[in-house]
Amino acid sequence: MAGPERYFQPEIEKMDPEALRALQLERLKKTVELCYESIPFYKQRFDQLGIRPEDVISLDDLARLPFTTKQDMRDAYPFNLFAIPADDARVQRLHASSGTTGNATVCGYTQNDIDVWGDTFARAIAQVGGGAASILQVSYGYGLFTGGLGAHEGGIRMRATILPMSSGNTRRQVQMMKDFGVDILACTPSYALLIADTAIEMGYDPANDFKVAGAILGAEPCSEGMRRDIENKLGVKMVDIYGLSEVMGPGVSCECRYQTGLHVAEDHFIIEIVDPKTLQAVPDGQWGEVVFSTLSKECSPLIRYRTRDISRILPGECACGRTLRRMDRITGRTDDMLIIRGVNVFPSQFQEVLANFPEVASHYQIILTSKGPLDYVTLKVETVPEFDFDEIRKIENLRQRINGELKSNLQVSVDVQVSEPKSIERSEGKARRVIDLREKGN
Ligand code: DLL
Repeated sequence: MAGPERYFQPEIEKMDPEALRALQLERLKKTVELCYESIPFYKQRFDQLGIRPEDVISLDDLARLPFTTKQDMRDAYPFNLFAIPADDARVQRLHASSGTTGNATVCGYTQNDIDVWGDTFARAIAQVGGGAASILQVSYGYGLFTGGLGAHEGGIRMRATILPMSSGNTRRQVQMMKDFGVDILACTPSYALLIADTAIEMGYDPANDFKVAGAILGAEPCSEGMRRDIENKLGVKMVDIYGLSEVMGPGVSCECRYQTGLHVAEDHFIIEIVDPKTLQAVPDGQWGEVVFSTLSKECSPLIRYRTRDISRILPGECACGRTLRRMDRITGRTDDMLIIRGVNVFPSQFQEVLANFPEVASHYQIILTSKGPLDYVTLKVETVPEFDFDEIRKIENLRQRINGELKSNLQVSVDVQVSEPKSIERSEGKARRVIDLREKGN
């Protein structure tokens, strides 16, 4: 991707840091007031702590405010954290998280909330070199999941041409990507890989034959190895986009073409990194739990929402010219950490180790089982088609080398299973990396 750096809102993206902090403070004050006046949950929390909205006079005062957790949102199901009633004419749309492990978390959006969301995603479109002349293929699922409609709003704000594919029907996705001259793809990394592999299977060489040049991929972790795989197969520059339905959806932060961290949309969100145990802020550069406060949300504002995602603030300036601070790529979540014989490991760390083995594909699965009080971990990997799978000696050798790397890098010993190409289930949305078959109640 050559050419000059593109921005969607340069006046914000390159804003003087002092001015940006002033804007944040002004918006934080408004948000705190809105929460206190309109959401009984927050009024109660503030009253318990003896804090009133007018006590917030500097950004440092944020640290005195209460946290909001996913459980708080679940307990508020469906609308008790709304600042505007759901049936009010100003509320235009509802989104909700999947709710597989409890009540869904529900958020409402006014037109302004939707426009802000679209703006942040439109910045991502510019970050991969797109613009109003782009054809944007949205292959995130449309629905309550925020991926599809979030990317769609970005396309609208950018005035790009939108191809609203949603996920599924992958061969058709490939055909249209080629025939329509799509230049930007938005979907999960695992789905981008499936689209690339399907195109190759259909006899195409998308890296050379397709116009696609930029990919805005997120909603799940993606190792550097998997990124390279996607970039090479599709011939694209990939930027990692982050977000969560409780806070807005995709666009809370996004990489630029330098791929050195994700610029946070700091005009709309304040990021904090806290130690998940002490809940105290950690210095820049140090890993911890990501916490967001919203600054311009009208329907579902949030104060200090604990995301459970693990990242850090990357100090220093970015070569792209944006002054919006950067967070690192998500390494895992505080709740997806596995404890294998006392060693803490995140699934993404397996992914990083596997990236060093060209013989295995970017797909993997971690299967957890238990026998009595002991947990067992099986790491299922699959070989690339070029690997001679019929040679048992080679497979055993590969298995041992992967085991060795896992031991020396992560200090864990797991049962590595090497299987044939395409034996691991493919995903059209977020990949299912961990399969927990442990007996409950252990
Ligand atoms: O995944 C929103 C989204 C859609 C983001 C499309 C990017 C692109 P949820 O379904 O609520 O929302 O899931 C949010 O997904 O807390 C992270 O754990 C994970 N996640 C999101 N983006 C990334 C990313 C959407 N770029 C949860 N890297 C978050 C790693 C991510 N994990």
